[in-house]
Amino acid sequence: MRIVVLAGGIGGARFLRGLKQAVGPGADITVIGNTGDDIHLFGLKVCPDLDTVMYTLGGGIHEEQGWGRSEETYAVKSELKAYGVGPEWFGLGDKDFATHIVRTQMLGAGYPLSAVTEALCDRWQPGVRLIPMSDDRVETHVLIEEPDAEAGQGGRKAVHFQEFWVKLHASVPALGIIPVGAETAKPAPGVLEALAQADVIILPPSNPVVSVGTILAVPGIRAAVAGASAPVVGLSPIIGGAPVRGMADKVLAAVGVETSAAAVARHYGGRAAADGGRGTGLLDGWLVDESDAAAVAEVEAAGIPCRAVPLWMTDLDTTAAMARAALALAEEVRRA
Ligand code: FO1
Repeated sequence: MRIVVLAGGIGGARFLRGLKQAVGPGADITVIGNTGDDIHLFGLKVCPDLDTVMYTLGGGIHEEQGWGRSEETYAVKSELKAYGVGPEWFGLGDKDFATHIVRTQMLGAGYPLSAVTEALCDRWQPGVRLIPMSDDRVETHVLIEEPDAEAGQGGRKAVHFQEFWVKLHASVPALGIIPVGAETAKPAPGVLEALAQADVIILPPSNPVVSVGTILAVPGIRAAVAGASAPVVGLSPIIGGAPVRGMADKVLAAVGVETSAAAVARHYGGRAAADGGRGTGLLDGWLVDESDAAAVAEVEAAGIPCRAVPLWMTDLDTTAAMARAALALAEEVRRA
């Protein structure tokens, strides 16, 4: 069975670990990874979401953080600080630096990001095919109020997503999300083919705006999902009106989406309209947590078959069970 997953960072990577267990070693899983979180620091290209998938599935992840390497040290970071070279707010560890050095060296030699990612995964053996959404540079920026604008000026400025997320801890309202470069980016080699040949397409519990949304912003990818012959099933990243992790509510507000399991389903939209005709959305099925069972009727009223199952990824078996629930729903809704 060919499964394609559009994944962001921590939530997507954790889900993938369960999916791998659910489908077993013979699985054919392609992950289309978000690169909008990428940041250039110290002359290096850092790809947080690609690395989180690679490290999590390859066994190198710092488990509690969900990003960066386990047993990490920060000698280089403290030396950079000694030179007064910033930024200090983004925690790059010594082992992690090696990944960014190899990536930047290969990019400098002319290899596209997709080839670089394949080479890095050759070491980590994640057990999935990890393709960046695009080989072209796309960087998500967040529009915020200019903090030091004189009263009344209401100035605004765009900051890099990582500055909003890590330096500012998403503590200021996000007024807009701008995937810079998305409009001229092309899907990386293999992305559209994987979607066209998929037996199942999954939208995992990643951030629907800055992770899945950014992938869908690359011209051609949204249409490839909407037009795929495979059933498309999503899992809510919102449980009980709050994001499971991270600060998805901050960016959902920026795009006018209420922080609820049903609202995110409506945001993605149904592929079949409520009247059974053709919808304008992406979903054939949606999973909400048992605590949001009341939302099932609302989601189904939007024309999206919906099931309430445990969605807390507390451990591998729970995550594998929710992956199986997603695959079961995909079979249920597979259009004749
Ligand atoms: N997140 C933080 O909250 N603080 C950090 O210092 C930090 C450093 C970091 C370094 C490498 C990397 O790949 C990810 C890192 N992240 C950090 C996480 C990152 O902001 C998020 O993983 C994604 O961008 C959101 O999915």
